[in-house]
Amino acid sequence: MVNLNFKAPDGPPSDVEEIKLKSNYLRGTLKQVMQDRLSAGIPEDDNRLMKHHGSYLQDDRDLRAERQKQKLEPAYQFMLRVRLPGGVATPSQWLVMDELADRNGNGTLKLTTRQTFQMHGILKWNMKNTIQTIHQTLLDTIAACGDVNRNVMSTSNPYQSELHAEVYEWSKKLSNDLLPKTRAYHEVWLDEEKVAGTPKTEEVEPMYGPAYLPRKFKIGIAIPPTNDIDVFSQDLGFIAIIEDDKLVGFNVAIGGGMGMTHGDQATYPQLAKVIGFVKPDKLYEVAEKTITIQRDYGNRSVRKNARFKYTVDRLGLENVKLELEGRLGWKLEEARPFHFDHNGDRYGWVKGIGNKWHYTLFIEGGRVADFENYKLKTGLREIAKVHNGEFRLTANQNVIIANVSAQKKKKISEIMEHYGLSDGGRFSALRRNSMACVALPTCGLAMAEAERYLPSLLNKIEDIVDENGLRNEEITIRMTGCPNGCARHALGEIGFIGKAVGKYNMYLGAAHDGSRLSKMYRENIGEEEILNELKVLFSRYANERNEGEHFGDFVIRAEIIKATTDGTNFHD
Ligand code: SRM
Ligand code: SF4
Repeated sequence: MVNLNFKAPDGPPSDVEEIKLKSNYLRGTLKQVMQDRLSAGIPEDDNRLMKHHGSYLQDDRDLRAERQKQKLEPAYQFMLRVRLPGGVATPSQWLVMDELADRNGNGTLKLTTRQTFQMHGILKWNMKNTIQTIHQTLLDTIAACGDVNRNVMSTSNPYQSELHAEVYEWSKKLSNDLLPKTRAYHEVWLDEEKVAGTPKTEEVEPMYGPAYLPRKFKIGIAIPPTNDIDVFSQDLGFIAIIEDDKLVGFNVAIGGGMGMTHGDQATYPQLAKVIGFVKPDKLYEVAEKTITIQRDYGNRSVRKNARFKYTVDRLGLENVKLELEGRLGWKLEEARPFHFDHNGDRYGWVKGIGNKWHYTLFIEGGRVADFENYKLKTGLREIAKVHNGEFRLTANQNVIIANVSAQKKKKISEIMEHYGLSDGGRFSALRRNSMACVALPTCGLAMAEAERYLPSLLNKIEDIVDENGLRNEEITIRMTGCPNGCARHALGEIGFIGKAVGKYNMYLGAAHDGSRLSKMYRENIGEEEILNELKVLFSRYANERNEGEHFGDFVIRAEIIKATTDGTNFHD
């Protein structure tokens, strides 16, 4: 086996590298600054470290200008993200999150595109209590953000319960075993006493080292034919290979990612590419060694180019595979065949094994709240009170009320009926296949609205959909408030990326199964132009499509969008 001894890019380390190195394994002065009552915020250096503890300092952007005028500090508040491998939470954990959102947050929960809970609007003085309460319910927020391995995703598919359980266990193991080993989190938030002395790096962080990774790292496991987790968007994706209904192993895909910067050609979305197959017992080793390649060769100078996808592109896919095999000391097997149908969720009741039922509930924009005529948060709370199965948060910002016994199904259906939760044909298939990132008012990087705007845009798009008889047509539509791609816009058949308030770049042509990226179709357009474009596109689709042809494929066949020669739209 070879070890190729690549070089990491030259250049001075970015400021974040220095902050991590000097932080004494993610401690910094977090413990002290969180107690300081003079400001509701914390210094930027500590905020960089805070991310590794699952939180960001934000300010309410709706109030920014007014507070500036009044010479007040921004309306500082914290976002907190839970680590929830595979998106699985117990009903009692749901109830705790629900209560915490009211007690310490802004009264809502956000179900994220990586299958977990986010809370917004937590004041500095309530952070410790919030994290401790989460800890008491056997959850944590460690490594939910930051330059480490993030929440590990796995298909939440209710159709294949046994496989789901098996794959879920793998996602949990990866998530737990790849956690940073520092006790910083326990000391800052859980009052654990610091052990005296200065242990060696290899004792504290044997895998990550003192500077952790150059950038965030994401792992997801998909169970074909469902690609709900968008396995090709992951830094490291595993595709479960099922033979005779048994899990025999995983194909390994590396180098995916969605983020880019407007106008910067050196940044781009990229699909992960399959490099081989491994047996289940090798999964952890492959993940660990892949992470160490990124640790050693990722760009620590320019953060915009620091993701693993850029490392893979810079070193070459084959070389990275050789390096991985060198570190493993054995070769990957040849990738096995697989097939994906779609990357969305399938709604309603489904019967699984053991007479257990599963209900996938559409949560628009992943926002669990009580709206004026739709008491979604209360309804889900009432379900959690009687439910004795689990909640599975999906990668499409929805929730599955899973493992419901036949008896409980009646009760839960009644609650859903009472609170008007069941779909009952209310939503078009387009809306059910929609995703929007948080964006304004909490996201500091948002250039335009997403979650708060997409529902009203969809009201207008649905009129066009109805005019063309496309109400039941499964078309994925995704909107983000900036090009970072948190709602994986580049894998939506219709994608919008915010450019400025009310203006979006429009993308078309991604595959319905998440295996092809979209391409830009129109730049910097507002609502009127969006609707005009969609009028033409949907009318053509309704009249010219082939039997069973997905919208993303149609726009390429009809030459509305040109695909790259290999048809995948890998970055070229
Ligand atoms: Fe994200 C940064 C929200 C999934 C790519 N993302 C952010 C921040 C933390 C903004 C910031 O850095 O200040 C956003 C917080 C907004 C808020 O107010 O809550 C944010 N990202 C989200 C969530 C909540 C979107 C959602 O509405 O569900 C998702 C939380 C996932 C989770 O539970 O861990 C979320 N973010 C994603 C995804 C999708 C995925 O991972 O499957 C991506 C694209 C995949 C990828 O990483 O390439 C994504 N987020 C980014 C990026 C671009 C990273 C890049 O290297 O290209 C940023 C910006 C950054 O890291 O500098 C970012
Ligand atoms: Fe914020 Fe941009 Fe991510 Fe949306 S895509 S949550 S605007 S960083």
